[in-house]
Amino acid sequence: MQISMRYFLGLGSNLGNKKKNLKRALYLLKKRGVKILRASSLYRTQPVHFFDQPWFFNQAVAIETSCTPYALLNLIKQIEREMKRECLIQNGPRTIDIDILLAEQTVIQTKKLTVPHPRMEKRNFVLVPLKEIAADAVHPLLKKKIKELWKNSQDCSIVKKLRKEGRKEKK
Ligand code: PH2
Ligand code: MG
Ligand code: MG
Repeated sequence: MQISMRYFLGLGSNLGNKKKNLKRALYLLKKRGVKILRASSLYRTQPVHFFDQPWFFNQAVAIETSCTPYALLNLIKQIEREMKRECLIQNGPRTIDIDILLAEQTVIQTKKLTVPHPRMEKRNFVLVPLKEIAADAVHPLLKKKIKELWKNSQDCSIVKKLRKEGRKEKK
C-alpha cells in the first residue's frame, strides 16, 4: 500500500497569460500523478514585497500525492522549469510560482525547504484563496486556523476574487 499525503499549494503568476499559466500548472501536476482535491477561485492580487510589477493571479489548491515534501518540491521545480519560469529579481515577476504552503501537520525547516511556508500568515494573497478551500486547516506552528490567521492579518494589500467567465455582473 502506498501512503499518500495531503498538501496545500499556493500558485501565482504575473507574466504572460496568467489564467492559462495557472491552468497549465495544475494540468502538469495532474500529469505527474498528483491528485487535485480542491481548487480555489482565482484572485487578482496587488504585488507585495516588490511593488513595481504587474498584479498577480493567485490560487490555492489542496492536493494528494505519494510524494514526500522533498519529492514534491523537486516535481514543482521541474514544472516551473518546464513552464520556462524566469525570475530575475527576488519576489519579482514570474510566469509561474508554486509554493508548498502546508503539508498536513509536518514542520520542515531546512536550507532547501521550509514548511509551513514562511510568512504565509502575513500575505493576503495566500490567506484569502486558502481560506476559501481550507478555512479550518490548522497551521502547525502558530496553532491557528487559516480563518483566524486571515482575521489577524495586518496585510493591507488588495485581493479580489476574479469574476467567473460568462456570468453577468449584477447592476
Ligand atoms: N509572490 C511573490 C512576491 N509578491 N505578490 C502577490 N500579490 N502574489 C504573489 O504570488 C507574490 C507576490 C514571491 O513569490
Ligand atoms: Mg516559490
Ligand atoms: Mg512565492
